[in-house]
Amino acid sequence: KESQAMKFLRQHMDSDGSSSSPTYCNLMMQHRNMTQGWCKPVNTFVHEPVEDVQAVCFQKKISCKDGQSICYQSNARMNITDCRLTGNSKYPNCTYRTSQKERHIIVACEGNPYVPVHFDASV
Ligand code: PAP
Repeated sequence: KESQAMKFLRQHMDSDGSSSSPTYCNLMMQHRNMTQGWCKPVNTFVHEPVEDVQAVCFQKKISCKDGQSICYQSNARMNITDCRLTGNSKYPNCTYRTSQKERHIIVACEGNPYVPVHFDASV
């Protein structure tokens, strides 16, 4: 079974990639199985080494969007790609807008080892 940590890697890590193409999200959302059963509406990929993203669990503590749980914001800006489902896209044809950004990422972490399990936002 896929652990929460593995799910985070599948949904959010693309260390060696970059969104040079406008079709990046259409391809990646499909390749990473986020368009099976439904179109996941928003998702971010991070183009940085896994160790650098895991290290965020020990960086700046802040509250998550839910206002309840603890999240962590990266000290450094990171190279990311935001994928957002277009308004007229209809399952099973999931069509995304691809936007490349340099931002601080915000994640929630769990477990032992304490690793990212949820991508909360970027700022
Ligand atoms: P995403 O939030 O990273 O985009 P999602 O598929 O929603 O992906 O999974 C997030 C996981 O982090 C959820 O666990 P699950 O995979 O076992 O369903 C969710 O429960 C967990 N999680 C931990 N902390 C939070 C948080 N503060 N906000 C939202 N989800 C969190």
